[in-house]
Amino acid sequence: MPAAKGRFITLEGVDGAGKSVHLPWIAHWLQAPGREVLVTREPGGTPLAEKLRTLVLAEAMDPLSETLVMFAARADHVARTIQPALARGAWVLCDRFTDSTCAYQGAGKRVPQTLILRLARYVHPDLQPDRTLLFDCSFEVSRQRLQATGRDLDRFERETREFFDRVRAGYRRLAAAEPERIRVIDAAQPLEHVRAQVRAALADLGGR
Ligand code: Z5A
Repeated sequence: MPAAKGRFITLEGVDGAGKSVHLPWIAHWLQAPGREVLVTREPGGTPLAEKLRTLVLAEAMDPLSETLVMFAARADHVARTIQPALARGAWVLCDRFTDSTCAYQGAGKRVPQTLILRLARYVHPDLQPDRTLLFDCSFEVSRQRLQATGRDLDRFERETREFFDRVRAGYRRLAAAEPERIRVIDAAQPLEHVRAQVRAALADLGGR
């Protein structure tokens, strides 16, 4: 019997919106008898891509170099982790994917979207998320949450409010262009309400 079709689900949003806190819960909720749920992240998800992650989160570089590093990490991640998992019928839950590049490097740092889309078509020509959850909240909510964690902020999290607003607006444009794939989650709500929105946004995929 052929393996059941895998699903590719991505989580997106501005830093501090709350993706990471929901990820283990979503993975648990998606579990079903005989189903493998693989949790992964970008940049990262393979030994090489994790090294590139460390580099890109710490080292200042120009926006074009940053874009190319994101896609170098993604190429390895897609080939070694995501595609093999989907091929064996796993559900892949990925913290960030190409929409992050469109929002952060494209809208945020003004790298041409045409270049980003060309790189995406080359790096993952046949791969697009089945569903994307966009965790959306204001700058105030996101900063308050990040500050409350007490951890050191990486160089993306130290960007200006103007940058944050461009990234958020970029994400919202992507969601408006692809409402079937990208579901906007009001991440400013209390955790239980966010979970209810996530459940509703995944229900038709045959999750649970
Ligand atoms: N990046 C890029 O520029 N281009 C690309 O192509 C890719 C990535 C793939 C990755 O960092 C960085 O790389 C990212 C974009 C860039 N930039 N930043 N910043 P990361 O993966 O380490 O960072 P992140 O994705 O932003 O994760 P994060 O900082 O952990 O944020 P989060 O996942 O959205 O938030 P959280 O950790 O789940 O929540 C933050 C706090 O809020 C935490 O204490 C929670 O308990 C709390 N929280 C969350 N939700 C709630 C609710 N609903 N109520 C109350 N409290 C809450």
